[in-house]
Amino acid sequence: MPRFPGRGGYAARVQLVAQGKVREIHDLGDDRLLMVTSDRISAYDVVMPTTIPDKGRVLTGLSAHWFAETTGIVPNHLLSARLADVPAEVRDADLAGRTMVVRRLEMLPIECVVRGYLAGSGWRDYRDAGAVCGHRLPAGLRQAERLPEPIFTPATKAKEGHDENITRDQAADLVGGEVLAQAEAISVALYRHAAARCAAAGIILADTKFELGRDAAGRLVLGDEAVTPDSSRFWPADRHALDTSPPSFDKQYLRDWLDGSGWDHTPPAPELPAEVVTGTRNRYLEAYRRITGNDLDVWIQECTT
Ligand code: Q0Z
Repeated sequence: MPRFPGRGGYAARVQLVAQGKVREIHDLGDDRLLMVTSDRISAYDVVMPTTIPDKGRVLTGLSAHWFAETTGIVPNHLLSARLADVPAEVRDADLAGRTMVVRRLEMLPIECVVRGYLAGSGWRDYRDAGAVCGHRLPAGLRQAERLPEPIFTPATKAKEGHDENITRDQAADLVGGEVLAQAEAISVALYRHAAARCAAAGIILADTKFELGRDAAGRLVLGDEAVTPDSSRFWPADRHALDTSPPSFDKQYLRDWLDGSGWDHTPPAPELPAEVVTGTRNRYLEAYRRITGNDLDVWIQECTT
């Protein structure tokens, strides 16, 4: 079985720069990269053998939406998401809406995480130490509770396994104090913007991760993906509850099915039945529509005309 179901034939014609569970980056030369987002989905850190049609387009369209809305906060790496701007030797109708031509940046060696709610490692660090990445928080906060103010909690970039939260001093050692302060201000401003938009759409943006880099002139630029369900926790606002890990807007339906399937989270994961694929796909399409106000077709049209 191929490790990456759903990968097209383009891959052999461009140099692979980086590969994740779901996305790939290729070198186009000329300081431009091609970011390709697949329809692969992971759960419990394992890539499913079944893809979710249009998931890559939803994630790419969401990133493009946030990039367009936040140029006043920070410039970003997106040059074009139009299929016509993908070099001809790689262009393929199947890539429409799920590829971006981006500027190559010198990426900072930290993940810029912002948390507005206590979840995941933020909740665990708070529960064990009363603080997250050096932010002392009020006593008595509960799991999934909203924080008084969003906090910047940088993490290392792990090649394998999970990113690890680091202290401000460790982050400053990696990027310098000046750059760290800029990265924090940019990341928190981006989170505040996106969280307010999501709230108006009935979605809680519990936390999110940005990747910043520097352009040739040394300016900080937003790279990678932005505020997608793969880089963030999206919670349906009407299901929010304290003292639990709230359901994920996009993946809970899949996790619930996996939980009932008896799968023990060791690879390989089971093939997903058609109704789980459809149900999951509908949740991605719904998140896209709620956040952008458009159907996904509008995005695909924009990329192909
Ligand atoms: C982002 C990553 C992905 C695997 C490299 N504009 C940029 N310039 C330089 N480097 C990057 C970018 Cl976006 C870059 N990553 C993270 C993305 C697959 C890893 F799609 N790695």
